[in-house]
Amino acid sequence: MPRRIILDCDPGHDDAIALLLAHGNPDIELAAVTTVMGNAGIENVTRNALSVARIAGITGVPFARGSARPLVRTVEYAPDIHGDSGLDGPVLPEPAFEVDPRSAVQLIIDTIMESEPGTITLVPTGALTNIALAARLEPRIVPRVREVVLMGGGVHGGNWSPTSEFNIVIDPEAAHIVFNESWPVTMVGIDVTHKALATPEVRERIAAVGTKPSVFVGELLDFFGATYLEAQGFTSPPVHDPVTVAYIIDPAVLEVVKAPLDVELSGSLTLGMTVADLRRPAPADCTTQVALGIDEARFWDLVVDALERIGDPEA
Ligand code: PIR
Ligand code: CA
Repeated sequence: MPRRIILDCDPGHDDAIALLLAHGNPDIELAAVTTVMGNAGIENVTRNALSVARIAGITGVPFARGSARPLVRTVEYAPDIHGDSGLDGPVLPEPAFEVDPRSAVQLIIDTIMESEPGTITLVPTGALTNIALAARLEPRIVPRVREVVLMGGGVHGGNWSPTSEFNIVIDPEAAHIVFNESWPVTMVGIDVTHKALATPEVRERIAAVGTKPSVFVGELLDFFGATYLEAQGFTSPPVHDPVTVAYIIDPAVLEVVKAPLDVELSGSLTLGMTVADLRRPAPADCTTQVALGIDEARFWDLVVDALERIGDPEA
Protein backbone atom coordinates (compact mmCIF):
# COMPACT_ATOMS: atom_id res chain seq x y z
CA MET A 1 0.00 0.00 0.00
CA PRO A 2 1.48 3.36 -0.97
CA ARG A 3 1.84 5.97 1.76
CA ARG A 4 -0.85 8.66 1.37
CA ILE A 5 0.54 12.14 1.96
CA ILE A 6 -0.66 15.72 1.98
CA LEU A 7 2.13 17.93 0.65
CA ASP A 8 1.71 21.42 2.17
CA CYS A 9 4.16 23.59 0.25
CA ASP A 10 5.27 27.04 -0.97
CA PRO A 11 6.78 26.35 -4.40
CA GLY A 12 9.60 27.22 -4.40
CA HIS A 13 12.30 25.45 -6.45
CA ASP A 14 12.87 22.66 -3.94
CA ASP A 15 9.13 22.34 -3.19
CA ALA A 16 8.59 21.74 -6.92
CA ILE A 17 11.14 18.91 -6.84
CA ALA A 18 9.40 17.47 -3.76
CA LEU A 19 6.15 17.43 -5.73
CA LEU A 20 7.84 15.64 -8.65
CA LEU A 21 9.39 13.06 -6.31
CA ALA A 22 6.06 12.40 -4.57
CA HIS A 23 4.24 12.02 -7.88
CA GLY A 24 6.90 9.88 -9.55
CA ASN A 25 7.55 7.41 -6.74
CA PRO A 26 5.20 4.40 -6.65
CA ASP A 27 5.33 4.10 -2.85
CA ILE A 28 3.73 7.54 -2.39
CA GLU A 29 0.19 8.58 -3.21
CA LEU A 30 -0.62 12.29 -3.22
CA ALA A 31 -3.92 12.63 -1.34
CA ALA A 32 -3.90 16.44 -1.62
CA VAL A 33 -1.57 19.36 -2.23
CA THR A 34 -2.00 22.57 -0.25
CA THR A 35 -0.15 25.87 -0.46
CA VAL A 36 1.06 28.40 2.07
CA MET A 37 2.77 31.79 1.67
CA GLY A 38 6.50 31.75 2.18
CA ASN A 39 8.93 31.74 -0.71
CA ALA A 40 6.46 34.17 -2.35
CA GLY A 41 2.90 35.38 -1.84
CA ILE A 42 0.03 32.92 -1.74
CA GLU A 43 -1.26 33.70 -5.25
CA ASN A 44 2.19 33.11 -6.74
CA VAL A 45 3.00 29.89 -4.90
CA THR A 46 -0.46 28.48 -5.64
CA ARG A 47 -0.13 29.20 -9.32
CA ASN A 48 3.37 27.73 -9.27
CA ALA A 49 2.04 24.53 -7.69
CA LEU A 50 -0.57 24.19 -10.46
CA SER A 51 2.02 24.79 -13.18
CA VAL A 52 4.30 22.14 -11.69
CA ALA A 53 1.31 19.76 -11.59
CA ARG A 54 0.94 20.22 -15.33
CA ILE A 55 4.63 19.59 -15.99
CA ALA A 56 4.54 16.46 -13.80
CA GLY A 57 1.29 15.21 -15.36
CA ILE A 58 -0.55 15.19 -12.01
CA THR A 59 -4.31 14.79 -12.43
CA GLY A 60 -7.12 13.90 -10.06
CA VAL A 61 -5.41 15.31 -6.96
CA PRO A 62 -7.10 18.27 -5.20
CA PHE A 63 -4.92 21.37 -4.83
CA ALA A 64 -6.04 24.11 -2.42
CA ARG A 65 -4.87 27.62 -1.63
CA GLY A 66 -3.86 28.23 1.97
CA SER A 67 -2.80 30.95 4.35
CA ALA A 68 -1.68 34.33 3.00
CA ARG A 69 -0.24 35.48 6.35
CA PRO A 70 1.51 33.90 9.31
CA LEU A 71 -0.52 33.54 12.54
CA VAL A 72 1.08 36.50 14.31
CA ARG A 73 4.08 37.95 12.50
CA THR A 74 4.37 40.20 9.46
CA VAL A 75 4.72 38.20 6.25
CA GLU A 76 8.25 37.69 4.80
CA TYR A 77 9.19 36.23 1.41
CA ALA A 78 12.47 34.87 -0.01
CA PRO A 79 12.95 36.62 -3.41
CA ASP A 80 16.76 36.56 -3.08
CA ILE A 81 16.66 32.77 -3.38
CA HIS A 82 13.48 32.00 -5.33
CA GLY A 83 12.95 35.21 -7.34
CA ASP A 84 9.86 37.42 -7.24
CA SER A 85 7.52 34.75 -8.63
CA GLY A 86 8.72 32.20 -6.05
CA LEU A 87 9.74 29.94 -8.97
CA ASP A 88 11.89 32.13 -11.23
CA GLY A 89 13.94 30.55 -14.02
CA PRO A 90 11.89 28.20 -16.21
CA VAL A 91 8.96 29.41 -18.29
CA LEU A 92 5.91 28.08 -16.47
CA PRO A 93 2.96 26.60 -18.38
CA GLU A 94 -0.59 27.76 -17.74
CA PRO A 95 -2.22 25.52 -15.12
CA ALA A 96 -4.29 22.67 -16.57
CA PHE A 97 -6.85 22.68 -13.73
CA GLU A 98 -8.15 25.00 -11.03
CA VAL A 99 -7.75 24.97 -7.29
CA ASP A 100 -10.27 23.20 -5.12
CA PRO A 101 -12.89 25.67 -3.84
CA ARG A 102 -12.06 24.79 -0.22
CA SER A 103 -9.33 26.46 1.79
CA ALA A 104 -6.15 24.45 2.33
CA VAL A 105 -7.07 24.12 6.00
CA GLN A 106 -10.48 22.64 5.15
CA LEU A 107 -9.01 20.30 2.54
CA ILE A 108 -6.45 19.03 5.08
CA ILE A 109 -9.22 18.40 7.63
CA ASP A 110 -11.58 16.76 5.12
CA THR A 111 -8.85 14.52 3.69
CA ILE A 112 -7.82 13.27 7.14
CA MET A 113 -11.38 12.83 8.44
CA GLU A 114 -12.45 10.94 5.29
CA SER A 115 -9.42 8.60 5.38
CA GLU A 116 -8.80 5.55 7.57
CA PRO A 117 -7.32 6.69 10.91
CA GLY A 118 -3.54 6.43 10.93
CA THR A 119 -3.09 6.54 7.17
CA ILE A 120 -2.42 10.17 6.23
CA THR A 121 1.08 11.60 6.58
CA LEU A 122 1.42 15.39 6.61
CA VAL A 123 4.45 16.71 4.73
CA PRO A 124 4.88 20.45 5.31
CA THR A 125 7.68 22.01 3.25
CA GLY A 126 6.83 25.62 4.06
CA ALA A 127 5.63 27.59 7.08
CA LEU A 128 3.40 25.57 9.41
CA THR A 129 0.48 28.02 9.33
CA ASN A 130 -2.06 25.75 7.59
CA ILE A 131 -1.17 22.71 9.68
CA ALA A 132 -1.46 24.66 12.94
CA LEU A 133 -4.81 26.13 11.91
CA ALA A 134 -6.13 22.69 10.93
CA ALA A 135 -5.13 21.24 14.31
CA ARG A 136 -6.90 24.06 16.12
CA LEU A 137 -10.04 24.07 13.93
CA GLU A 138 -10.50 20.27 14.03
CA PRO A 139 -8.50 18.70 16.88
CA ARG A 140 -9.85 15.26 15.98
CA ILE A 141 -7.37 15.19 13.10
CA VAL A 142 -4.40 15.04 15.48
CA PRO A 143 -4.73 11.40 16.61
CA ARG A 144 -5.80 10.36 13.09
CA VAL A 145 -2.57 11.57 11.43
CA ARG A 146 0.02 8.84 10.96
CA GLU A 147 2.91 11.31 11.31
CA VAL A 148 4.15 14.77 10.39
CA VAL A 149 7.42 14.85 8.44
CA LEU A 150 8.38 18.49 8.03
CA MET A 151 11.20 20.42 6.40
CA GLY A 152 12.26 23.17 8.75
CA GLY A 153 14.45 24.18 11.63
CA GLY A 154 17.91 23.01 12.49
CA VAL A 155 19.78 21.86 15.58
CA HIS A 156 22.99 23.69 14.71
CA GLY A 157 22.13 27.08 13.29
CA GLY A 158 19.91 28.81 10.80
CA ASN A 159 19.68 30.14 7.27
CA TRP A 160 17.40 33.16 7.82
CA SER A 161 19.01 34.34 11.06
CA PRO A 162 22.07 33.02 12.91
CA THR A 163 19.84 30.64 14.85
CA SER A 164 16.76 30.12 12.73
CA GLU A 165 15.57 28.49 9.54
CA PHE A 166 13.13 30.25 7.19
CA ASN A 167 10.06 27.94 7.37
CA ILE A 168 10.07 28.05 11.16
CA VAL A 169 11.04 31.67 11.77
CA ILE A 170 8.44 33.18 9.43
CA ASP A 171 5.66 31.60 11.53
CA PRO A 172 7.17 30.44 14.82
CA GLU A 173 3.81 30.36 16.63
CA ALA A 174 2.52 27.86 14.05
CA ALA A 175 5.65 25.75 14.54
CA HIS A 176 5.04 25.85 18.28
CA ILE A 177 1.57 24.42 17.79
CA VAL A 178 2.79 21.65 15.49
CA PHE A 179 5.73 20.61 17.72
CA ASN A 180 3.53 20.49 20.81
CA GLU A 181 0.64 18.42 19.48
CA SER A 182 0.56 14.69 20.28
CA TRP A 183 1.14 13.50 16.70
CA PRO A 184 4.54 12.04 15.82
CA VAL A 185 6.79 14.73 14.31
CA THR A 186 10.01 14.25 12.36
CA MET A 187 11.99 17.43 11.88
CA VAL A 188 14.07 17.37 8.70
CA GLY A 189 16.13 20.51 9.18
CA ILE A 190 19.08 22.19 7.56
CA ASP A 191 21.45 19.92 9.51
CA VAL A 192 20.68 17.35 6.81
CA THR A 193 19.20 19.34 3.90
CA HIS A 194 22.37 21.41 3.62
CA LYS A 195 24.02 18.13 2.59
CA ALA A 196 21.42 17.37 -0.13
CA LEU A 197 23.47 19.31 -2.67
CA ALA A 198 22.69 19.37 -6.38
CA THR A 199 26.34 18.85 -7.40
CA PRO A 200 27.45 18.95 -11.05
CA GLU A 201 27.35 15.09 -11.04
CA VAL A 202 23.76 15.09 -9.78
CA ARG A 203 22.74 17.67 -12.36
CA GLU A 204 24.32 15.58 -15.11
CA ARG A 205 22.28 12.55 -14.03
CA ILE A 206 19.10 14.64 -14.06
CA ALA A 207 19.90 16.02 -17.52
CA ALA A 208 20.58 12.49 -18.79
CA VAL A 209 16.95 11.53 -18.08
CA GLY A 210 16.24 13.60 -21.16
CA THR A 211 12.55 14.41 -20.60
CA LYS A 212 10.69 17.71 -20.33
CA PRO A 213 10.29 17.36 -16.55
CA SER A 214 14.04 16.68 -16.24
CA VAL A 215 14.83 19.77 -18.35
CA PHE A 216 12.47 21.72 -16.08
CA VAL A 217 14.36 20.51 -12.98
CA GLY A 218 17.62 21.47 -14.71
CA GLU A 219 16.30 24.99 -15.28
CA LEU A 220 15.11 25.19 -11.66
CA LEU A 221 18.58 24.19 -10.48
CA ASP A 222 20.27 26.72 -12.79
CA PHE A 223 18.34 29.55 -11.14
CA PHE A 224 18.49 28.10 -7.61
CA GLY A 225 22.21 27.40 -7.99
CA ALA A 226 22.93 30.97 -9.07
CA THR A 227 20.94 32.60 -6.26
CA TYR A 228 22.29 30.21 -3.62
CA LEU A 229 25.84 31.04 -4.72
CA GLU A 230 25.16 34.77 -4.73
CA ALA A 231 23.09 34.97 -1.52
CA GLN A 232 24.66 32.26 0.66
CA GLY A 233 27.95 31.23 -0.97
CA PHE A 234 26.96 27.63 -1.78
CA THR A 235 28.83 26.25 -4.82
CA SER A 236 26.02 23.66 -5.26
CA PRO A 237 22.49 24.47 -4.05
CA PRO A 238 20.91 22.50 -1.16
CA VAL A 239 17.64 20.92 -2.27
CA HIS A 240 15.79 20.88 1.04
CA ASP A 241 12.17 19.88 0.60
CA PRO A 242 12.28 16.52 -1.24
CA VAL A 243 14.36 15.06 1.61
CA THR A 244 11.09 14.76 3.59
CA VAL A 245 9.44 12.72 0.82
CA ALA A 246 12.56 10.58 0.32
CA TYR A 247 12.59 9.72 4.04
CA ILE A 248 8.96 8.56 3.85
CA ILE A 249 9.79 6.38 0.84
CA ASP A 250 12.95 4.95 2.46
CA PRO A 251 13.69 5.73 6.13
CA ALA A 252 17.32 4.67 5.55
CA VAL A 253 17.82 8.01 3.75
CA LEU A 254 18.06 9.72 7.15
CA GLU A 255 19.59 9.00 10.51
CA VAL A 256 17.03 10.20 13.07
CA VAL A 257 17.10 10.39 16.86
CA LYS A 258 14.23 10.77 19.30
CA ALA A 259 14.38 14.16 21.00
CA PRO A 260 11.93 16.61 22.54
CA LEU A 261 11.59 19.57 20.13
CA ASP A 262 10.41 23.09 20.71
CA VAL A 263 10.77 26.52 19.20
CA GLU A 264 11.87 29.83 20.67
CA LEU A 265 9.09 32.44 20.63
CA SER A 266 10.51 35.19 22.80
CA GLY A 267 14.31 35.37 22.43
CA SER A 268 15.51 38.71 21.15
CA LEU A 269 18.37 37.04 19.22
CA THR A 270 16.92 33.57 18.80
CA LEU A 271 13.31 33.96 17.60
CA GLY A 272 12.33 30.85 15.66
CA MET A 273 15.27 28.76 16.83
CA THR A 274 14.39 25.08 17.09
CA VAL A 275 15.65 23.47 20.28
CA ALA A 276 16.21 19.71 20.34
CA ASP A 277 16.89 18.12 23.71
CA LEU A 278 19.60 15.62 22.77
CA ARG A 279 20.37 14.55 26.34
CA ARG A 280 20.15 10.78 26.64
CA PRO A 281 18.06 8.82 27.25
CA ALA A 282 15.15 10.55 25.52
CA PRO A 283 11.96 10.47 27.62
CA ALA A 284 9.91 7.33 26.95
CA ASP A 285 6.85 9.37 25.95
CA CYS A 286 8.74 11.54 23.44
CA THR A 287 6.76 11.84 20.17
CA THR A 288 9.27 13.90 18.22
CA GLN A 289 12.48 13.06 16.39
CA VAL A 290 15.11 14.98 14.49
CA ALA A 291 17.24 14.09 11.49
CA LEU A 292 20.99 14.35 12.11
CA GLY A 293 22.45 12.42 9.18
CA ILE A 294 21.67 11.80 5.51
CA ASP A 295 22.66 9.24 2.87
CA GLU A 296 22.86 11.70 -0.05
CA ALA A 297 23.42 9.00 -2.68
CA ARG A 298 20.24 7.19 -1.68
CA PHE A 299 18.36 10.50 -1.74
CA TRP A 300 19.47 11.47 -5.25
CA ASP A 301 18.83 7.95 -6.57
CA LEU A 302 15.18 8.38 -5.56
CA VAL A 303 14.92 11.79 -7.26
CA VAL A 304 16.43 10.49 -10.51
CA ASP A 305 14.27 7.34 -10.37
CA ALA A 306 11.09 9.44 -9.97
CA LEU A 307 12.01 11.56 -12.99
CA GLU A 308 12.65 8.42 -15.06
CA ARG A 309 9.25 7.03 -14.08
CA ILE A 310 7.44 10.30 -14.83
CA GLY A 311 8.83 10.31 -18.37
CA ASP A 312 7.19 12.82 -20.70
CA PRO A 313 3.60 13.12 -19.46
CA GLU A 314 2.38 15.46 -22.20
CA ALA A 315 4.12 13.54 -25.01
C1 PIR B 1 15.16 28.21 1.03
C2 PIR B 1 13.89 28.57 1.45
C3 PIR B 1 13.70 29.86 1.97
C4 PIR B 1 14.77 30.72 2.11
C5 PIR B 1 16.05 30.33 1.73
N1 PIR B 1 17.12 31.15 1.91
C6 PIR B 1 16.24 29.06 1.16
C7 PIR B 1 12.70 27.66 1.47
C8 PIR B 1 12.80 26.27 0.85
O1 PIR B 1 11.69 26.04 -0.03
C9 PIR B 1 12.73 25.30 2.03
O2 PIR B 1 11.44 24.78 2.24
C10 PIR B 1 13.07 26.11 3.25
N2 PIR B 1 12.45 27.38 2.91
C11 PIR B 1 14.56 26.18 3.57
O3 PIR B 1 14.80 27.16 4.51
CA1 CA C 1 9.62 25.20 0.81
